[in-house]
Amino acid sequence: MVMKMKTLCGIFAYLNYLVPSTRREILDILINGLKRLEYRGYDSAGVAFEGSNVDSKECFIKVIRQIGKVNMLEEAVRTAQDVNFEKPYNVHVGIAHTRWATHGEPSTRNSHPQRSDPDNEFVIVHNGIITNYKDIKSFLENKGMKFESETDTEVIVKLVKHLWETHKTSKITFRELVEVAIQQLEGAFALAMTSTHFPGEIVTTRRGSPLLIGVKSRAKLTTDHIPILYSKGFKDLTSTEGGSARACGYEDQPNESDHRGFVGSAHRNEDQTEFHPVGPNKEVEYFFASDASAIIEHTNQVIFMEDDDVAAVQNGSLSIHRISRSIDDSTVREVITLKMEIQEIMKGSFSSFMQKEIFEQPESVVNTMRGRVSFDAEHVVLGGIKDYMSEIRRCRRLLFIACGTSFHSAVATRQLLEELTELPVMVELASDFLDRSTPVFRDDVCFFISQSGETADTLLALRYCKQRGALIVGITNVVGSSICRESHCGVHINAGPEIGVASTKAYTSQFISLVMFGLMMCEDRISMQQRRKEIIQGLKKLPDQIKDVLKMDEQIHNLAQELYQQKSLLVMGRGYNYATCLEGALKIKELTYMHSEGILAGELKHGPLALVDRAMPVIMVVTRDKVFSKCMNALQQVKARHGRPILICNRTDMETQKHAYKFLDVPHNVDCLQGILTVIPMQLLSFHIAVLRGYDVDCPRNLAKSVTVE
Ligand code: G6Q
Ligand code: GLU
Repeated sequence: MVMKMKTLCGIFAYLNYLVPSTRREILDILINGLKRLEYRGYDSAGVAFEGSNVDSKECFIKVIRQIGKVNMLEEAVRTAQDVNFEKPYNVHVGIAHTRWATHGEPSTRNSHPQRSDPDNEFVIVHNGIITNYKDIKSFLENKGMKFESETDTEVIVKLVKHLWETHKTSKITFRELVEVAIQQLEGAFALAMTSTHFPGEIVTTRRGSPLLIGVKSRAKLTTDHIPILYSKGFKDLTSTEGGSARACGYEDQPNESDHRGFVGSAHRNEDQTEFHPVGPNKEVEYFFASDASAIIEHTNQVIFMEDDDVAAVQNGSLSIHRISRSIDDSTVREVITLKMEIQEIMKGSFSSFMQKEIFEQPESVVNTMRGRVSFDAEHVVLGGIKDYMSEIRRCRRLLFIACGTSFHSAVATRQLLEELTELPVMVELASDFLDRSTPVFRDDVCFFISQSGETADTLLALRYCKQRGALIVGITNVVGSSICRESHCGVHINAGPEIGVASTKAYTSQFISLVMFGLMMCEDRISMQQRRKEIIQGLKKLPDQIKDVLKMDEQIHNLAQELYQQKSLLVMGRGYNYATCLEGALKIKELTYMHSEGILAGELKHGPLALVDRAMPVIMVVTRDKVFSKCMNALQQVKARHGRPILICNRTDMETQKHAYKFLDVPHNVDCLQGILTVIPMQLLSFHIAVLRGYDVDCPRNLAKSVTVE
């Protein structure tokens, strides 16, 4: 299965060359492109398009942005003043964006396109997260630049403007400007840029977020591949004598008059071979998009850009560049004929968003840790709470308050947080916490975990605690959500939009976010360094191990065929795997409408054992950790009542597997992270049972993605 991984939201751009199009037609293409990306979830949208003043012939770029749905942007465009919709353009470029906020709450000023200055000299749309944006921002502010937004994206377009100002006399090209700029960036991006200095041109590039190019022309493509152009003699931007040069030299940046900071030319002496895929001076249209769903209705001729490719269109010619070349690099980019239909593309090769989100977890956990965990330095920093850490360390107790799956992520990490913080840790269901009017004090720290950030019970509990003077920490997946805004500080789990009602990737990202918090809390505890080390190394292994577990999909589908007609399913475990039982049972309930119960294995003999007989399906989570032997006792109790336990156990644990009726074996990881791996078979099992029962996986009956009523 080719797993198309979804990133944060969507970008779309359209360039017509010698294809006369009115502004209305161009805007319709841009807006429709965004509509094709809508399914990915977003909170705001925007477009930028070119124009030229009738008298001065001077090129300008107009930007229209709107919080909310694409149809609200469409209305804003339709009612925009001083826009001549009938004007035809033989050559024109426009860019568009649906945003899933990661830095700066959803608002017009934080929406994309972002711009370099009030004259829109450079304009950008970006998908991804720039993890070193603060360094770049302070560097540019020291150069006198004034930022308008809270986004990380804005630093890119202002950096390009800064490079233009310092290089414009040397006839640097638009593509070279962008190449220089992206070498300063850390994190993930897919971006498209236009500029009033380079009318009719576009530059796009990607690193860690997907971007593809569609080519359309009545003329036949004269090539089925685009060769990569490599820069030759490209100098490092900053080579200060003696010092270790860091491009742009933010630390020891020389002052304006001293150009040491940018010695060497950003020019490259490479053959400027340009590729007009349909032959020179022939009409051609290019479409740039985060995924093929926005391109397929225009053309099935696409080029998938690779990380660090820089694509540029100048005078209708498309060229693809790379700054450096590694041995196994391909030297061309194939023009591929897409076979997929739109509907299929929107969910990739998946049948539902939930299935896609389950399979996205190798990527979403990377996004959650991106820029926060340094595996080499074994350092963890959560930017959104680091200024509050001394207050949190002095607190009397930690409370974690949530609902449903989000509550389970707190249960999953409670034991580890008690260990690493050596503080009392309470985990509470928000509704019950409020029913009890639980005492809360000023020296409490209350964490509110919520994927949507809008769950009424959780929000009410937040306000209850805030009124009592506690420190409020939000753990959300939606920037700008109510819980995010009403918290004193917080962590964005960066799982990307979660469309399926049943939470999957948000759970594992919440889980990891709480683990990262725990690691921050004991950063300077000598006695915990070994434990921190093993956990951080465990986090590093997770993405590949999750991929490994996902390969069991067929085996789990077979198990689902045996279980889907059952009336009930018990899921048992304890210790670090107790949360997996609760979460697994919840997935079964909400997706298959089958009764299911998560049972603490230690409680078995206090009642639930009466449910066990040969007919009752029982899943037991048994991994090699401190409670392994107690779990084996529970296993024996189940078998003594003729139960036929299905085990979720460790891959190498043949001894345990011998006792199983059937087993699903997952890779071994450090005990406190094992729950990330043991929950995935439960996600897949609930998905397959629901499909076998013929239910709507993405929209289970009676449920909503965000429960905004009490
Ligand atoms: C689980 C459901 C549901 C959800 C809660 C809390 O699959 O999605 O249990 O976890 O309703 O929602 P929030 O995390 O958005 O607060
Ligand atoms: N990090 C950027 C922002 O917050 C882009 C987010 C996205 O990919 O939509 O604006």
